[in-house]
Amino acid sequence: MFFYHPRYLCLDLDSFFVSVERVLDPSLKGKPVVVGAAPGHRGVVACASYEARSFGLKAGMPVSQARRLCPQAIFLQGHFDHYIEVSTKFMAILQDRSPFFQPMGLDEAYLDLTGFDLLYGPPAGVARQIRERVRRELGVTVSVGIASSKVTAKVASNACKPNGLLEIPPGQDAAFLAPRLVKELPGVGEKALPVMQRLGIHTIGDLATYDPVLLRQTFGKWADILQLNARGIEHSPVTQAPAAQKSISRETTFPQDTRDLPLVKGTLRYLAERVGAELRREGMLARTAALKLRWADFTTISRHHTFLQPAATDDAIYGSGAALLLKELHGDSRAVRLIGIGVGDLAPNVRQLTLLEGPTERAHRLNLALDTLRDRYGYTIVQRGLTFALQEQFPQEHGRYLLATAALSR
Ligand code: TTP
Ligand code: MG
Repeated sequence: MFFYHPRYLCLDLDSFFVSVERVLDPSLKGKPVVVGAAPGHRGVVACASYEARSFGLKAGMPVSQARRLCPQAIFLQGHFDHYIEVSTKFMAILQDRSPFFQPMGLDEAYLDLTGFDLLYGPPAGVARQIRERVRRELGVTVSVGIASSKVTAKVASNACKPNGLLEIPPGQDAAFLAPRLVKELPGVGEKALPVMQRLGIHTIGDLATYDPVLLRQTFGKWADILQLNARGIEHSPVTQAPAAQKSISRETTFPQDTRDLPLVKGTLRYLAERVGAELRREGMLARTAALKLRWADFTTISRHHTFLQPAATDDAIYGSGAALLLKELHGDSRAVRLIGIGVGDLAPNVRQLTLLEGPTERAHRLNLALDTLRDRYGYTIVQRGLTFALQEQFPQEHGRYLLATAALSR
C-alpha cells in the first residue's frame, strides 16, 4: 500500500500589475512603480512594486499619501486588458500540470500534487518547472509555497516573496507557523487583528494554543477553524471549478470632490453598466445591489437594496444605486470623493427556470446585444445621455473612459 504525504502548492504572482507593466516597458525595472492612478489623478494604490513598498507604500493606500511617502515613484494608470491576458495564460500553465487546480482571483492559485510524485517527481521540482515556464513565457515571477495544507502553503508563499520557493516538509506545518505574526494567517484581517491583540494573541502559535472555550466566546464558530488553520490544518479541498464569485463591483475616485449631480449620476451609470456587463458575461443574476460612497472627509458608507426579482440589467443596477444615492445626497451636504456600485448574492441565470419574464427578459436581451457591440467597438459606441457627463471629465482610450482609480474590485 502506498502512503502519500499531502502536498499543496500556493502560487502567487509577484507585484502582479507592476510586473506586467514592466513587460510592457522594461525601463520600469528596478524602480519604485505604482499602479493606481495616472499623474495628476487621485485614487488608491492597486499595486506597489517591492522598491515602492520599502517606502511604506501598499495596496489600498490613497495615492496622495503614496506620493508623499515616495515622491520619486512612477505612477501608472494600468492596462487591465493585459492583466487579464497574463492571468489567463498563467492559469493555463498551472492547469497543464494538475487537474486539481483552484484559481483564487487573478494572480493566485492552489494546486494539489498529492500522489503525483511517480508521474512528475517531487513537488519542488514541479514548482521549479512552473516558475521557469512563467518567467520564460510571461516575463513575470511567481512565488510558490509548498506544504501539507492550503493554509500553510499560502503563508509560505507570502513568506518567500518576491521570486521565492519555500517548501515546508511534511509534519512541520505547525512548527513553521507558530513563530509568525498572526496577521499572516489568511482570514485574520483588519477587524480580527485588534481583537486578537487585546486577547494577547500575537503569533500564530499563540492562536493555536489559546483556550478554545474563551476563543469561541469572542469568535463563535469561526474560532475552531482559526485554531485548526493556526496548526496548519485545512479541510477545504482544491476544487476544479473556480470558487463562485459572490459579488461584482466597480468604484472610482473623482478628480475633485464634487456635488455636481449630473457628473455623480453619470459616473454611477457608467460603473453600473460595467458591473452589468460583467454580470451578464458571467451568466449570473444578482439579488442585491450596493452603493458605496466616500465623502470628502473620508467617511465611507454603503447602502443595500434587494431586487424584487433577480436582475442583471443596467437599468436595474443603476436604478437601485441612483435611488440610494439620491437619498444620501438629500440628507447630507458633504461633497463626494468616491463612488462605487456593486451587485451581490449572485445566482446562475439558468434559462429553464425562467427567472426572467416579459419586459425584464426583453431588457436583458437588449443589454446582451449592447454588450456584444461594446466588446467589438468600445464602450462609447452607444451611450446614454447620463454618461455624456463623463466626456468632459475623463480621458478616453479605445472607446473607454479612463477613470481616476485603476483598482479592480470584486
Ligand atoms: P496581490 O497578489 O494581493 O498583490 P501583488 O501581486 O500586487 O503583490 P504580491 O503578491 O507580490 O504581494 O494582488 C494581485 C493584484 O490585484 C495586484 O497586483 C493588484 C490587484 N489588487 C487591487 O487592485 N487592489 C488591492 O487592494 C489588492 C490587494 C490587489
Ligand atoms: Mg500577487
